[in-house]
Amino acid sequence: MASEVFQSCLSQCKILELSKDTRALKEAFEAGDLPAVAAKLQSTLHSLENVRLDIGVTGGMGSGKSTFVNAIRGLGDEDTNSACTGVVEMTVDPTPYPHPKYPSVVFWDLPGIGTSAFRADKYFRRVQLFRYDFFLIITSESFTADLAELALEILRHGKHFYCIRSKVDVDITASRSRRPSSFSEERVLNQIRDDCVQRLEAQGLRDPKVFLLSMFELGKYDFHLLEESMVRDLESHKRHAFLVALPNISKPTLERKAASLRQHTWLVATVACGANPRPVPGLPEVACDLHMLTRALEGYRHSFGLDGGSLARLAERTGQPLHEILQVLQGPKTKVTEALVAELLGQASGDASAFSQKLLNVPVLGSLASCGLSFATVYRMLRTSLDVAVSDAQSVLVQASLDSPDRKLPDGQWSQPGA
Ligand SMILES: Nc1nc2c(ncn2[C@@H]2O[C@H](COP(=O)(O)OP(=O)(O)O)[C@@H](O)[C@H]2O)c(=O)[nH]1
Ligand SMILES: [Mg+2]
Repeated sequence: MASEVFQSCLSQCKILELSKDTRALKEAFEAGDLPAVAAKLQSTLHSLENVRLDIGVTGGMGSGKSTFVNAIRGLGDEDTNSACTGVVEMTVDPTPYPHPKYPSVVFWDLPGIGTSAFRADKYFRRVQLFRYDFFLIITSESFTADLAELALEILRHGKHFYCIRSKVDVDITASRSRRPSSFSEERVLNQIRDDCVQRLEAQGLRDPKVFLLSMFELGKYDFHLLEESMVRDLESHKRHAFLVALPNISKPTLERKAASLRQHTWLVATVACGANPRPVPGLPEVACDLHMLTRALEGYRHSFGLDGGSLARLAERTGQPLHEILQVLQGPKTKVTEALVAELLGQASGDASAFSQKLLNVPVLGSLASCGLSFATVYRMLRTSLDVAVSDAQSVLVQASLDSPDRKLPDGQWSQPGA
């Protein structure tokens, strides 16, 4: 309990940081004015959910840019709204591909680089460099002088970029079949990585990092390192939007996503109890906004790929019957309803009163005493539901990899993307 209280304080600090109107928010807290706090936090919540993120995907022709744009959005090449992929470079103009569930997160499929008369400044004028939050530079071969120039131009404009060497699955398969007796996957990967780094250094880039990927098995190889770097470099609002939208392809991704959502439990609970509270049917001592909480729980299902659409797609891709995947779920198997939220609140209310007593002893949070029990109940319900969603997402991925054990990878990673 004590650690939960401590956690909520930490989250609160983060939220004070996040809110644009920090001083007014602090004053509202200190005055114990819950409706005022909730109104301010509501706009923070809204901007968190709608923050715009534009990611430019550039690099060599045929390197896998479009395949990446699909895989990172949890889509296959033939799904609706997927980018065109193929042996011939398809992209002539920058093409935006919004995430199907989080449309304010947009991946831009940019034209490939491969002509002899390449000029990075011209290229960026054409694709409008300022539009993007950061860039991914993908190549399936060596990093050429043109790609290095592209990276240097991005640096000159003070933006981040990440170098990706794609199709490492091809290198590994070739090496395994050509040199079976001395084959070592790690050695092949290190050789590719070292070669890429050296070439970029030779072109004037300092301390370059290169991430090795297969777009066909996105969660494998260096994806978690790439994700870690991108997340670290983003400012807090955009970081949350990015994490929530990531496909559930590995345990580290699930954990990072859960941590970001956990930080906002406190924010959601405050708004739900303060902005539009109504007594909960069957639980009159608790007043909150059931509609908002229903949306929050649906949000968890969507972000962790537990909604009907995502599970049906996963079943189709893995050849697993949907009912077998559904069987492993502890949380809701269908759309969340207000009746379900009321039931979950009832379950959470059991030990919430002890928790609300603890809250009273925490400076600042104690000022929310007016809604102590409601807040504690809603907070507990959200935390429990989030934990269940994370554990369900892990079970689903394990289940999805059961039929073909070779798809299960070490370190808790899975090769099959879950939207
Ligand atoms: N083996 C393998 N093939 C890939 C990978 N990424 C893309 N491809 C294939 O490479 C071809 C070109 O991919 P595409 O995404 O259209 O490249 P783009 O021109 O950079 O957009 C397609 O046939 C893809 O299926 C990968 O990581 N591994
Ligand atoms: Mg393309």
